[in-house]
Parts: sequence; structure tokens; C-alpha cells
Amino acid sequence: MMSDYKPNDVEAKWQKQWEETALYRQVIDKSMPKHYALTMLPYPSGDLHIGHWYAMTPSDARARFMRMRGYNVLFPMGFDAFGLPAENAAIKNNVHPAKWTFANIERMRGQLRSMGAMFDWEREAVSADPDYYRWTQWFFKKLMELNLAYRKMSAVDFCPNCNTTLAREQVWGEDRHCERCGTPVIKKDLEQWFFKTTDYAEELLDFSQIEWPERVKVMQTNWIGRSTGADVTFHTEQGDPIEIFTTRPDTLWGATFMVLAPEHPLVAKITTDEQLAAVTEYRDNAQKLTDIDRETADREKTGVFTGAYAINPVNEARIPIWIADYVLMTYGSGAIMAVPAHDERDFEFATKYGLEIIEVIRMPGREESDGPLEAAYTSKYEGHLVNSGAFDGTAVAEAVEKVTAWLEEKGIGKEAINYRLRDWLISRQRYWGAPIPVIYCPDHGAVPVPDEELPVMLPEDVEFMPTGESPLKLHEGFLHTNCPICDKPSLRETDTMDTFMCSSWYQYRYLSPHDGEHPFDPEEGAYWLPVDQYTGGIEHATMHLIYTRFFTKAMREMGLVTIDEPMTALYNQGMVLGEDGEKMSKSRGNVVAPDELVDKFGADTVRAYLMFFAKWNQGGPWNYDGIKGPERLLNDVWDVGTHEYAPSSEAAGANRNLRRKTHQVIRKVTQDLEGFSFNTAVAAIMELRNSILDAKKGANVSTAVWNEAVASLLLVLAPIAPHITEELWAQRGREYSIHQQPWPTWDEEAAKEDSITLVVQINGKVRDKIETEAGQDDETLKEIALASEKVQGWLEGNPPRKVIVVKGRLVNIVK
Ligand code: ANZ
Repeated sequence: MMSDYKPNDVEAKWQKQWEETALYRQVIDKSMPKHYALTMLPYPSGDLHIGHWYAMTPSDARARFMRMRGYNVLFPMGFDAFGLPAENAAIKNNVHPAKWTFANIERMRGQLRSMGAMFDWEREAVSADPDYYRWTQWFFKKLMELNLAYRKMSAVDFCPNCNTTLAREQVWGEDRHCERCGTPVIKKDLEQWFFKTTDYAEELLDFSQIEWPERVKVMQTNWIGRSTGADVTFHTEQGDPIEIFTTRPDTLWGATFMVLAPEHPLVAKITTDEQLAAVTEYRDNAQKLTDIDRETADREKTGVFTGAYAINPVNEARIPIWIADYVLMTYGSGAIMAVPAHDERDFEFATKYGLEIIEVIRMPGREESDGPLEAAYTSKYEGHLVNSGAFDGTAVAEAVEKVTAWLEEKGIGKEAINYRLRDWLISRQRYWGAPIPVIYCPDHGAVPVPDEELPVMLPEDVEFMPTGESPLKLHEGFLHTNCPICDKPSLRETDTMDTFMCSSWYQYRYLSPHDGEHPFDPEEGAYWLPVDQYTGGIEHATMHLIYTRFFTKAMREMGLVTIDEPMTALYNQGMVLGEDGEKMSKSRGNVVAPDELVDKFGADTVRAYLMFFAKWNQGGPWNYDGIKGPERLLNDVWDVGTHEYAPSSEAAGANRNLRRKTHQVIRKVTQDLEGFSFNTAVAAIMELRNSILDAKKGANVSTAVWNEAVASLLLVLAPIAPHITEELWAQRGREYSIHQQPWPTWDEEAAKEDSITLVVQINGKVRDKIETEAGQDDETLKEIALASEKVQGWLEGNPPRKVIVVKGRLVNIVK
């Protein structure tokens, strides 16, 4: 039968009506509990792909569900509009990044509307709008005031051929070459701005106020990387202090050499003439590697002797000082004591270069006479100290604490904590970003631009071709200004801000995107904050989600918020892959285009399919055959919803069954949507559809039961397929809008299965079948089975060896 369901007509009609009636306008209403649902804002690449649909439409269904459950739900949308791709596209096609970006945004707004999501467009925020970046700049100044922003020399990746600095994602391959021209990248030192994320390292490790996936918490914890140990001061023979950080002060007596990072400032001073050439060459080579390369555990260890010696403060031993790239300048103090007997890297290094290995932790079962160690013994829990003076015999589990106390007493060292987390480098030598609002005065140094002069506008007439400099440096009108304090001719900062800065606070700007007086309206903030439910991809587990937490804590310091965390709950969706199971990409030709699907099937079917085809947090391959299931579902719903039901004379026969299914499905969908289990929710709705189709065919239920079933079907489907349900709701003469109806509740009594047939097996053979009440727990079912006369007969008075209940329907007895 051809259905007269025309999704495109239905969808256009309701999208228009929703807009005209401001159905999704979300305003403060203190009589209702609030729910701030946020999904990660897109980058305006110009085309909404299926990944956006996958991230956003289930989030929208969840937001709609919360609304029907009686919450005042805010669900905003915007664009993370600054960044490199706009500049690259501009260089390639010779269009201005602003033009490219805003044209893309316009196109994507239309595409986003086609989803039928409940976005409140009046709350839209676009980070490249002067109205927005004015506040990004204002936040920069606030961070300066709080001493959370500072300037420091730091290395950037630089392509000597393109003559430009490169972002991390523009450096490719193991040989670290330029994405554009293939030339190996070098490091260049520049003065850059940093935010002190490290000030919050400890607080960022505390997840007690947020319900985030374990995986994200673990990734953040590792990213922050807290280690406890001791700072210990060694001295060179000449008397220069060398500070080291160690997590194992208990192994100090086993330190047989020291290693400095090749960039360590002391290297130049201590290197002997004989070693100078080798040291210089090694240093130059180390420059080319990233910290990540250098830390890779399975890289062969290399290094060079400096010719100098240090004195171990605990036993006055004279030990050689080497440089090696496995020691990083960016961690601890950039120098280590090497304990080859108990550290794997040091063991490998000592073995390679013939350096001394002294065992200071004796593993249980090992004897003095067992000969040299074959590998580093690294346990912190088992064994005792040897060759360690007064500490000989101390259990290793207690040794760190005891030795640290002794070091403090002797004034050689002290307890210390180190973090892997680095301060956040926010300077970008790029055009398409928010200008850093600072003026450099010859007398006053770095002076923030006064508030009344914000925003520092990004000029449009800029040569942004790669030249090796920040493009704004070449704009005379932008560059030259006067000092806000003394009016002397001064220069503006010409770097722009990392776009992660823009996205660290966008959830606040949504609250009042047109506010000219504050970054966000405090009244809106008091009502809506924090975000109750955030959804987005796992790829943001560290950077974005650490930056926005840092930002919120800093905003608390600014007195702007009273919350400690930006987002109470987080849920990560998976990814839609191509039909071939691979990541979608143009070159593979496996890209699924949502616009075409919407034309062909309608947005509701695409939404239902995306929610149905896989568990949302897992994702999986797209399947064109698979979409037929949801397509049929919506056609059937249309069929049922538009059907004039007339019960037959002996109707009511199947009342109980349809009512039961209705209430069971309401219960199931409620629980599933609560837990983001969209696929099982759609499956349950399909079951209800089946039961309704059966009733339709038999015309064997009462009108009341039929109406309840159909209304419930539409209500539970409304968050998933918002247009068709709205249309059928209206056709059935119900009040506008279905999306403002209370979520249906279920009656436990009605949902209860009447009875089940309990199958009892003994040693795998069916021996009895017992009719019993449904929904009893396993213990009760065991008792019922064992009480059966037939079973007792088979057991012949012996207790069973084992009784297993399977799925509440089967009892397996082992005799
Ligand atoms: C001596 C020692 C003996 C160490 C031993 C370990 C085991 P985590 O746990 O990651 O914090 N280290 C310190 N600074 C370093 C740097 N800048 N680059 C490379 N390695 C560095 O690691 C701390 C340990 O890593 C420190 O403890 C130090 O080696 C090394 F049986 O000191 B240890």
C-alpha cells in the first residue's frame, strides 16, 4: 500500500510553524526546574555532515524528552568560527576568511534547521562576531589582572620554506614535515602568551562534583599527570647546583650518573672542551624532536658525556654528567639522577654506555651472590634497601617517606609534587582569530587595551599570505597606536588567540549573546548555570574539556560565577563510519551526505535511523539497507495515526494485551532515553507499532485502548521524530504542540506480565512446565521449581548440586 506520508511537506510545514510560534524560545521560568542541555558547537566548515547529525539529533531528542518531563530546557547552538581552515581556504581560493566563514555559517544555519532540532536561535553565538570576541578579549584582560596570563619565550614549529609558524596539526609524519610543502620543520623561539592552567592542576584532578565518563576522567588525570617525590640538590664538582626531581628518593644511593636535558642551561657551562663538539651536535639534533617523540619508551636511548662530574649529596660519590634527549626540559627541573638498577630507561642507557649499576633495592628471594642484575628492579612495594648507609634493611614500601624526611632534615632535598600539565600557550601567529588586546609601550611594557576600546577589531584588509610573521604585523594601521597610559607611540600585539579560548566560555555567551554590558547576563547565569548535560565527541576529552574547566574556575575568581565546574554531566557519542566500516572521507568515497538523505527520506527517518542503528556511545558503519526499518516505522505510524479506528462488535478481546504493551513501552522508552539508550528506545517503539498494527487488523480492542496506544506511540516518538508526531497529533485533534505535552507515565499494574511458563530442566532435559506469576525474582523461581512434585521425584530426596535461573523463564537443575 502506498502511504500518503510526505515527509518533506510535513517537515517544512512544522518547521515554519514552530518558528512562527517561537516554540523553542527558552526563557527563565522560576516555577520550573531548569535543564541546560548543550551539544558541542560546530566549526563552520560549510557543510553539515552526518557526524554533526549524529552528535546533534540524539542530543536534541534527549533535550526534548527532558522538556516533556517538565523541565525548562535550554538547548542552544552556535559556531566556533575562528581558526586555521578559514585561513587555508582563503589562501587556496583567494576569498577572505571572514567572507568564507560567514557564508558557511549562513549555509549551515539552513542545514541545521532541516534537522528539526529545538535550538533557540535567539541565543545563537558566533565566536568570530566582534560582539563575541570583544568578551574573549575582555576575559584575556581579566586573566592578566588575576596573574593567570603571562608572557614567556617559547618555541614554535616553523617551516623555513613557507616561512611561517605552524600549528600542531600542520606538522606531519615522524620526520615532522610541513603539511603544505614537505620541508622538515624547525623550532623557533618567540615571546608568547600563556595561561596558568597549572595553578589549577590539583583542583582539576578533583572530579567529585561532576558525573563524567570514567574514560574522560582517566584521560584528564593522565594528562595532568601528578607525581609525588622529592626535589634533591646535587652539585657539580665546581659547585654549581643541579636540582633534580625524583619519584624515588629511596634510590639515591644507587645514582651512578646524572642526565641533563640537552637544552638545560647548565650544559654550556659545564661541558669540557674535549666534549664540546659532540655535545653541540647532539643538542642541535634534539631540537628537531617533539617531547612526545622523545618520551616514546621504545626509542633507543642516546646521549653524550659532558666531561663534567657531580657529587651525590648522600654519599659524596663522584658521578659523570651526561646529556640525553629522554630527559625533557619541560618536566621537573630538566635534570635527573640516573639509577640504572631501578629505572628501565636508565638501565638501558647504562648498559649501552658501560656506566656503573649499583643495586640499592634488594628484591625478595635475591642473594648478594646472584651476580649482576639482568634488568631494572622497579617495585616500590617489595624488597628492602641495601648499599644505602643507615637505611640498609628498610622496607622499600616505607623508604620513600623515611628518606624524604631525612633529606629535609639534612637540607639536601624536600618533598615535591610535579604535574605533566603545562600552562596553556594561547598565542597564534595567525590572522583569523581574536586579537590579543595588549599594547607594548617602550616605557610601560605590556599594557592591556582599556575596556572602552574593546573590541580590538580584526582589520579586514590584511595580507594573510604566509610570510613568516603574524599577518597583523604587516598592517600598519593596526600595528601602530599609542600607549593608553602615556600616549607614547606604541605597538599592538599582533598575535591572535588560540580558538580553544573562544570555545572555553561559549556556554556562557549563549545565555545572552547580545549583551553589551557583560560577557553574560548574571540573572540568566543564576538561573541556567551550570550546564546540566553536555554531549560531544571523546576527541575533546583533554584539551577543550580541561580548558573550559580551567576557565570556569578562573571565572569564579573573577566573581562571575559561583559554580566550580562548567558541566555537571557529560556523555560521549561514538562515530558514524562509512558503509565500508572506515572513517568517512572524500578520498575513500564513503561519505554519507545528510542533505540528500533528508530529501529522500525526510529528517525524521534520518534521525530515527541514526538513533536506531547502533548504541550511541559506540556508533558504527552506516547502512543504506538499515534505514528501511525506521522508514517503515514512520510509514506505519502515519498509517496508524491517520486511521479511523472502528472496533468490531466483539472488540475488547485484546484490550489487556495492547494496554500492557503500551505501558511497558512507555516504561522502557522512559528508562532508555534517560540513559541515552536510543537504539533500544526505537526498538521498543517498533514493538508497540507491531501491537497496534495487530489490533488494527483484528479491530479487536476498544476505542479507548486504541486511542491510548496511539497517543502514547506519538508521545514517546515525539523526541525522536518531532515532525511526523506533531502532524499526527494535530490531525487527531489534539492540542498544539505535542512537544509541550507532559511525558506519558506508565501504570506498573497495567505493564505487568500476567503469567509466564516456567520451564524446569534437570541435567538439560525438560522435566516440568509451571504456570506462575510474571516478574518474580530468581530466588523465588528457584523455590517454585524445587517445590514441584515432578522435580522432587527426579531428585530422589537428594539436594541438587546446582540451580541456575536463566532470564527469569528457565530453571536449570544439576543433579
Ligand atoms: C630517579 C629514579 C629512580 C626515578 C627510579 C625513577 C625510578 P613520573 O612518574 O612520570 O613523574 N624524571 C624526572 N624528571 C624528568 C625529566 N625532565 N625528563 C625525563 N625523566 C625525568 O617520573 C618521574 C621520574 O622520571 C623521576 O624519578 C626521574 O627518574 C624521571 F628507580 O629519579 B626518577
